[in-house]
Amino acid sequence: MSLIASDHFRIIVGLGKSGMSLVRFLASRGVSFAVADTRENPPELATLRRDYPQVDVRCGELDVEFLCRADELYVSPGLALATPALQAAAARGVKMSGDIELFARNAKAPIIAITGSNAKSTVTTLVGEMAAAAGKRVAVGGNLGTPALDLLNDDIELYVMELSSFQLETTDHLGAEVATVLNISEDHMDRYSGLPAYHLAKHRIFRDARQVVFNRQDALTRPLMGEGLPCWTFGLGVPDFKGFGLREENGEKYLAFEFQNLMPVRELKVRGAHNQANALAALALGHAVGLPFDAMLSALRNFAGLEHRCQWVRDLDGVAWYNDSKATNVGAALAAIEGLGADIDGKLVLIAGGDGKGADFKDLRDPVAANCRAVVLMGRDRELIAQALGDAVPLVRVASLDEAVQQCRALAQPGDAVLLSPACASFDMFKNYEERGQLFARAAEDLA
Ligand code: UMA
Ligand code: ADP
Repeated sequence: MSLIASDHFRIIVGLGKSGMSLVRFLASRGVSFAVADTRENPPELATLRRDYPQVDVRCGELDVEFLCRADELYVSPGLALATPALQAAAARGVKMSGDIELFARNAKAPIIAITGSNAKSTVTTLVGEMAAAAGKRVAVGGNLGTPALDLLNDDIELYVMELSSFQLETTDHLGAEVATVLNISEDHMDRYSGLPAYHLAKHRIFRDARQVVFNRQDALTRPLMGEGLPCWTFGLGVPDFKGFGLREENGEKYLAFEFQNLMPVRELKVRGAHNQANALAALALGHAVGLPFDAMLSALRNFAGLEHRCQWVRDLDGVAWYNDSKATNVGAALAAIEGLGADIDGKLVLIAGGDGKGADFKDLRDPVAANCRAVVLMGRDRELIAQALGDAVPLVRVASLDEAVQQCRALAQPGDAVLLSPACASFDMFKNYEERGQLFARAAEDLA
């Protein structure tokens, strides 16, 4: 039986992937609903018209009177709750909710809930692979790919969910078995009034959680509530009680839990200190739900990293080329610049720029000065980055990604690495970060 009142009328606002999962969910439970989207031609419109021709769908500017016919709106994470029509409906007593709230109310297996400014997809995927290695029937998704409601299945033993701050804004009662905020740095400043508002949204992940995991090296990840809950930590320092960390013994660095060494760091396929932190976070989450260490460590040994995250593309004339197109904010780009910068003999030639989402780029200046030979700038906000970098290193402005690749080829010297890590979203020049990464990799592979 579904935990959803059937006498209420709902409107799904936003007809993308999550909106369409809501359509399927509500329709399968005989709940009455309509759909609205501010776009004239939302991505799932044809599918809706084909599969659910009876559903009332309104495209274009949101109509407050129409929205107020609903008891509850399920709002897409892509739409700010501050949108005036949504605010007007809320002021008239219409409840705002979202797909994750509905998912949490209907999931019968424990949920591992993962958020953070960076590393969500990597850690979510890793925990999913650890659970699968332990023989669990596991479902993995949320902000990462498959919408949450499409994962619901009574056979599932464990849900591993990547949740964005946007999804958490419409989630009141998550009730995760274990929840974590992996790290917090500025992102989506075009949607939030500042870091405190963004932080508050992220911390909704801890609501009704039974256990928590936080990052010892990032005070902003520490839960503000839930005093007395079982609490596990991770960080790159030496671990203490209930902690995961790194310990060095006889010249060998280990992933460690409390006083026990688990596995030499060199057995990880993924590179950089940030990926060691990610491995430790995944171990902490898996341990909290009782996954055995042998299965978790075997998943870690096999994990080669995700596409577009500091992914090696090729070597050419002593220069290594890396695609980190998923670095859509400053924190992610810093992790790549510092992580990869420390790993190579030479310097980095960095490609950065795009849609900065209102970010402040000043934190890039010192790491760029320390690690980069030059920076090639492209995209809408390239001048903002140029201003922040000042005269730290030579800057080259380009109009296209192909031109950026050509410039990097000319600038890089043997021992160097070329790194696409834009610190920006891609939407000003590309369909998404995947397209940006693919075009970069293709252009790099085509170099002779
Ligand atoms: N939009 C409108 N009008 C609307 C609804 C949406 O203009 O009425 C626009 C907005 O610009 C919005 C975009 O369309 O940003 C996408 O909205 P959507 O409703 O079509 O999105 P979905 O396809 O349902 O995708 C959403 C998540 N998208 C966002 O949060 C922006 C996907 O995360 C997620 O995978 C999917 O649900 C399934 O859960 C993507 C994402 O970019 C990968 N997430 C952000 C991030 O990772 O940084 C948070
Ligand atoms: P998210 O789903 O949060 O965007 P991803 O795993 O897709 O996270 O990684 C996004 C970007 O963040 C990539 O550029 C990746 O190299 C970088 N990254 C990965 N782990 C970390 C970390 N622990 N701290 C900062 N950046 C990271």
